Formats: sequence, C-alpha cells, structure tokens
Amino acid sequence: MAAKKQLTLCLVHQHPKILLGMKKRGFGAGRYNGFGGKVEEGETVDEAAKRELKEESGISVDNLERAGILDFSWEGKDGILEVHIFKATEFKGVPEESEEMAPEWFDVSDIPFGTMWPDDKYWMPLFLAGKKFSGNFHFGEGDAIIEYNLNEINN
Ligand code: 95L
Repeated sequence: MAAKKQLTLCLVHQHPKILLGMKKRGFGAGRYNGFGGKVEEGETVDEAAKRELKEESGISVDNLERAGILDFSWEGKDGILEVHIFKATEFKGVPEESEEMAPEWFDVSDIPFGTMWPDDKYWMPLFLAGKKFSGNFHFGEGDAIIEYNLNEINN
C-alpha cells in the first residue's frame, strides 16, 4: 500500500486571463499545466506551491488561496496523487520560460482543454467561479477518465 503523494498545482487567475504553462519535459509533457510539483520533507504544502511556482515560472506570490484538493489514481497502478490546487490573483515579477515550462496567458473563454489533462474541463469552471472543490479521478489507458467524483465545498 503506497502512501498518498502530495503535489501542488498553482494557477494564476487575473480575470479574464489565466496563466498556464506548456510542460516541456517530465510528467504531463506536451500539456498545458498549472505550476507545481512535489511537496518536499520539512515543507508545508503552501510553501511548496510558492516554491514550485517561482521555479517554474519566475514569479513570486505572497497570497495563495486554496481552491481544491483532488486525488488521482491510475488503473493497474498503486498509489494516489493528492493534488492541492491553489489560486493566485496577484504576483511579482514577469512570467518567464524555464527548463520545465513555457508560460502563456489564455483568455478564460479560450482555455486549451484539448491540450490539457482531461480532468481540467470538469473542475476548471468551479475554479474560475471562485468555488472550492474536492474530488477524485481514476484514469485508464492514455489518461482517459474511467470514473470521477467532484464536489463543490460550501463554506
Ligand atoms: N491545469 N491542470 C493540471 O496542471 C493538471 C491537471 N490534472 C492532473 C492530473 C493528474 C496529475 F498527475 C497532474 C495533473 C495536472 N498537473
């Protein structure tokens, strides 16, 4: 029984624009992603989210809003990825290409869902509406969604 691996995912939303990054290598390469990565030992999830955003896009944030937590699993594979999704609305610096990511602004009406993880089209509307959510996605061959649950969290 593998433990849940915690990952961060940070999306910069300055309405009507959202900042995504074309992932150039590694997990999710060829897809527009948010910015994020593994939470390291001795680091909070929040700290990891800020660090990864800086490393991958060059921008700094003071405030991150928690948007959602999603669990991801794959058919025939052990382990669950627990992805903590954050929203930033203000940042310092200029988004710059890194070895990992090529940042690009998109209009929220023109998000490239066809070139993104298939779960994005389900939860992104909640994210963009400022709603909080939790859920899980189970993927099969080619990261196709076999089953999912998604709940809005009402505070
Ligand atoms: N913008 N969305 C993402 O960057 C994203 C979406 N879904 C995922 C599902 C599993 C996973 F391992 C990563 C992502 C992910 N980075």
